[in-house]
Amino acid sequence: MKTYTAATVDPVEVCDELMNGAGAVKVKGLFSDADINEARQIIMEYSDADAVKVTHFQGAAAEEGKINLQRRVWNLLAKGDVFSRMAEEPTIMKILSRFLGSEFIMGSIAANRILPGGPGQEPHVDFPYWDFHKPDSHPMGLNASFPMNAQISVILDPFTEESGATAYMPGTQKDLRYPTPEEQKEFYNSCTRMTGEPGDTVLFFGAAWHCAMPNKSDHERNAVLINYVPKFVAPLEDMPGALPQEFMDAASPMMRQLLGLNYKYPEVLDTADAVNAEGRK
Ligand SMILES: O=C(O)CCC(=O)C(=O)O
Ligand SMILES: [Fe+2]
Repeated sequence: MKTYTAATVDPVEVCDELMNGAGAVKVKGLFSDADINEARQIIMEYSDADAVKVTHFQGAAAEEGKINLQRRVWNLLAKGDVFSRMAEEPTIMKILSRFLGSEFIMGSIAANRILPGGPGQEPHVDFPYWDFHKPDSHPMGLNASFPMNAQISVILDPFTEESGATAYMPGTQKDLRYPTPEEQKEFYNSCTRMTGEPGDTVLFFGAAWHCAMPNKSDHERNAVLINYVPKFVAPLEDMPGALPQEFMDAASPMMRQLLGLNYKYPEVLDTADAVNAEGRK
């Protein structure tokens, strides 16, 4: 994986790597140790207290009785300011403005915590392509000629092969397609891993086949996963609906964009003037 720092990152080169290269890059040093520790502590507290939450791509884990070893914490913006700092980190914003268009929005921000012994996931592609195993349910001809997804993974614990660092298949984003059951099996033999240290950020195009891997280490494996989409894609989560009014009132212009508040469609055009006069809160 090509690796950068905030000082060396070049949005043009990174976007080319995401579209036409491996599909993933790493950026080091975007967050302070204090932010990483705080994020980790909040995630651990929430997921200790409230273990079983809806999760995705759990494969055989549910049948094996291991579902409790992969825990999600959803709606992170409501759980600490540190998650807003991650969601609107300026270097990431600059890259995504090019990749998804300058008015891109956020689809979801959640944590994925895999405890020692946790099983990982099956290879998949991310929202809004997540159900591309049913290509007929998507528009004809849909391909990866332009991106409708970007993922960031802020690493909070050592991500090693042993601890279940995210696996991916470089280049598969170019050929937007869901892996077949045979390709999913083969994936585990030929994948590359998104290894990293606490504080590293991995940025990838979620059309590339990828998945969390089993945690065979003796320590936790936590990451903050943020999904971004172009302005016209309906987001995965209704974040404004899940956030308190005080958060909305205090939101920065960038956060308002990320929450989709700058994009007014769908709109009742028959009464558009009245809506516009009132504004959107
Ligand atoms: O936690 C990880 O390593 C990746 C998670 C993931 O790909 C997902 O939940 O969509
Ligand atoms: Fe994923």
